[in-house]
Amino acid sequence: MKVSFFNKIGLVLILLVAFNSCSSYPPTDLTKNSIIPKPVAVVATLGTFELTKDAAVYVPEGSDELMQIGNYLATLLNGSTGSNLTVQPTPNIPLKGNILLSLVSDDNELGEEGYELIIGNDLVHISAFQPAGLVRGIQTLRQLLPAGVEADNLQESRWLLATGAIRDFPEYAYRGAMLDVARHFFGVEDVKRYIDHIAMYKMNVLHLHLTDDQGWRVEIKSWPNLTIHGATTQVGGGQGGFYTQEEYKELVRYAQERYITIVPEVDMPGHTNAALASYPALTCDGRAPELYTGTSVGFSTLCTSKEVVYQFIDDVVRELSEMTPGPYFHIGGDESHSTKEADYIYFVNRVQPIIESYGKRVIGWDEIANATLVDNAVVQYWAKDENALKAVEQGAKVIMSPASRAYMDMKYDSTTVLGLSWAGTIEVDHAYNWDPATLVDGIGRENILGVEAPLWTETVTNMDEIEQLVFPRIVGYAEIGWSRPEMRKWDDYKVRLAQQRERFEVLGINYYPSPLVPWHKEDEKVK
Ligand code: NGO
Repeated sequence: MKVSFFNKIGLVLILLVAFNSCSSYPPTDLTKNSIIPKPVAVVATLGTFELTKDAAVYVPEGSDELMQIGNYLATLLNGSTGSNLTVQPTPNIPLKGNILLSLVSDDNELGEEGYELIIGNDLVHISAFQPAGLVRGIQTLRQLLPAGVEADNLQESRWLLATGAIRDFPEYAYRGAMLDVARHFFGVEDVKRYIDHIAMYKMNVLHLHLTDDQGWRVEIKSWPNLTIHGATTQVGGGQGGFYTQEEYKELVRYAQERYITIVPEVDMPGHTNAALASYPALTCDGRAPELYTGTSVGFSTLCTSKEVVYQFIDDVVRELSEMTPGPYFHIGGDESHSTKEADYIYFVNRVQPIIESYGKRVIGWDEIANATLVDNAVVQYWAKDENALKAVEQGAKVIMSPASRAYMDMKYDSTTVLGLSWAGTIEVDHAYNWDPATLVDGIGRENILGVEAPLWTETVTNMDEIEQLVFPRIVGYAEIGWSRPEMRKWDDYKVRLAQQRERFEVLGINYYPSPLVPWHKEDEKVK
């Protein structure tokens, strides 16, 4: 497959040695670009393509889905480039200066999300086996253009690309980020911005931690008090908030447009104080606790012996599943310290079939592996090797979110103001330098569905604070999920990461300027 790829673009590798400058103008060496995640293969053909104002995006006739992807690309480019890119359905290869998006029917290696990006002197062509691959390829194209492309107003620039070809597909099928909207609530616009951030680095899952002791954040029509009462506060006593069902559907739609799956989490049987405060019938003594605005864990539990609890769960899972096209439903299951072990196991064993009855695949934090997992269950490793190993013994797949590496709420170092440190501090190199497939003895590549980086928000109150903890670590998690381990080296990555700085700045991302990354800000100012 690779041979044909190289042949196709007729590369002249020897010339690469001669043309070895990354800051040359116009750009001619595609291999000198700092793409994150690092692609599988890049070859240069040493020419230059120019995207002009007259360009258009072409897609094959007859596909609404490809038209929509074309529009996504046009919207990304139009504001900053001053182009008025329109999307044209066509049966023919378009003329000079344009972008073509198309599907290929005979390249299974590209899978769900792989793509080929061929930049010729006359045409930029992204092809993929499935539509999601085109959207991933568009992210690469974005990164090849000057950082100003990220602006939403007109930039004075020529939009030049080095010619060549990129062939690329991911290492793991599941590459996610989690956002805890329960400890502090974040509205629709914040979540959309978060979705755009993860889309840019080819992540494909947004896990929303929708419920916890401090708040219930999504409208459930059959149990209205969950939000009427249970959403009215948050950590520190702020006013909280929740998504109406219309708003939740809007988030799903926005994510879908970027080929990102929303995974809803309803944490149970612990982490349920907001639900218990809203419906005393869910507690064993029938008394409603007060709403909770602190940050302790492990004190609440649904009453696992009451039938009404399972009716409640059935209703919640039904309403949420109806609004969630993705295949997963996350049942939490972590830190149920006030549920007796036998009750916990009984509970998890009863809840899993409810999830399945609504056509969803169960995900739970690693503790659920102590119960009998249903076929196809997925266990999210965060704390205990022994739990993850029990999951694998039962044939379950694992999502790797080791707290000491992948928790974006951990401080970078002891001077970081935001965040927690119970799992240690996580500098940008520590966040990057690990391999999901070798982290836990007995859990290999074949057991792993993918990687997810959670952001818990006990200490985080607004988007700026989210970004301070998330950037730049999330960029590294995206690469861990996408790029092969043998292609990932910190010394190479840190240089590519530094090149993202301008993009962060154009996008107004409040990133943490880690001293370990050669951002070269001062040098540039001198120039
Ligand atoms: C734990 C806990 C969460 C906390 C988080 C803080 C899991 C799975 N349960 O992770 O409730 O918010 O740590 O880092």
